[in-house]
Amino acid sequence: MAVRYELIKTCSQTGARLGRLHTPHGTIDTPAFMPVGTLATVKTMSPEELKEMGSGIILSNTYHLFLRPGQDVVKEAGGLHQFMNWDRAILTDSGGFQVFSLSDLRKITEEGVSFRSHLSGEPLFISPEKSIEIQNALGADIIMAFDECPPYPADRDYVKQSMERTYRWLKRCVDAHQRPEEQGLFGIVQGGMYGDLRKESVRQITSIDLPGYAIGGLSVGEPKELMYEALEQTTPLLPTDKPRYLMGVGSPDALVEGVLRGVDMFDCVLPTRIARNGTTMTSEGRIVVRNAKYTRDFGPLDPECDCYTCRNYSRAYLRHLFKAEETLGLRLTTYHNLYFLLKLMEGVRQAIREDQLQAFRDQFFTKYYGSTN
Ligand code: PRF
Ligand code: ZN
Repeated sequence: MAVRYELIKTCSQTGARLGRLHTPHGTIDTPAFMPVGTLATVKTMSPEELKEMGSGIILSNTYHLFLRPGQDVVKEAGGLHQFMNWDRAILTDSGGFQVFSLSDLRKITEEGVSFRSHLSGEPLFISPEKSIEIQNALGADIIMAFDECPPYPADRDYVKQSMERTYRWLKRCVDAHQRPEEQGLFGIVQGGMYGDLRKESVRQITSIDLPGYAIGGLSVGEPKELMYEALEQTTPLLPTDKPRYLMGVGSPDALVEGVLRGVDMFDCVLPTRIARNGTTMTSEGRIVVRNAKYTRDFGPLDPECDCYTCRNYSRAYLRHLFKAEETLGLRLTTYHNLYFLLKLMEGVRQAIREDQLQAFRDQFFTKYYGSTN
């Protein structure tokens, strides 16, 4: 088996789980956060830096690599790991979600999705079979089923049709998968914010034995409370011996709340994206380093952080780099933000180990958001 989840402990008070995810490129302690490397690079970070900060797995995207440089180039390079010089684990998303958020003139049919490239305008087509073919060529340790993520809000009838289609597409993905011994295929639960549809989707998707299951269709613009409610309707129905991956979620509060509800894996562009416009996550909440109030602030970004950036540079210097549009600024804030979330997850795992997750949550929220909710 390419990917195997080992459940170590379940929290006695909450749904939180401590585990290990074994892959052909190493073992990842869960709950885990996965930095996003859309174009076979986590923007501004070298693989050495990602390893130094403790990242065991990163995510990349089928849609983007299909458009540029093309899966044939990556395969010829020896696969994605070799192409980007990353020898730890990689997960690739299947492309469906990115087609919907980025491309023009897309049209969805039972066969697949037709769209125009957001780069060249060229007409293209991705089906479940094509997505798996591309992901088999890229060679990530974990690959994702080709699904449809309905927008929010969407009417019940549409969400139901799309959820049924996601199941039919999963069966086609399983049949198309050529490398199950090297790459673990995860199914994706959909169903929008409709409790009964979520439940039916879990039943359908988990009727196929897969090495992991993802929860899709959340964090698409709905209020956070609705996302937590949907999670509560979903995770208790998922098999306990497989990892659960909440797709596209990475704000500090949602990570902790997700873990409390039984999620094991997360990914999000948030830490890297906000870092590049000068916004950082610190133990006392967000800090925008561009702000004039940091002009003469010679203390570290986060006094509680021991990352490379916080050990060596001041807020005043970071502000200067951003004002002067020096690229080192982007690198230093990106390093810190990723380190911050990886450290947060380390704290979460330690708290589960000690049966202290609820207290950890309240303490963290009080400092980060100024309240416990
Ligand atoms: N499906 C896929 N990728 C995703 C999502 C989804 O529903 C989301 C939703 N938050 C993010 N990325 N395949
Ligand atoms: Zn730091």
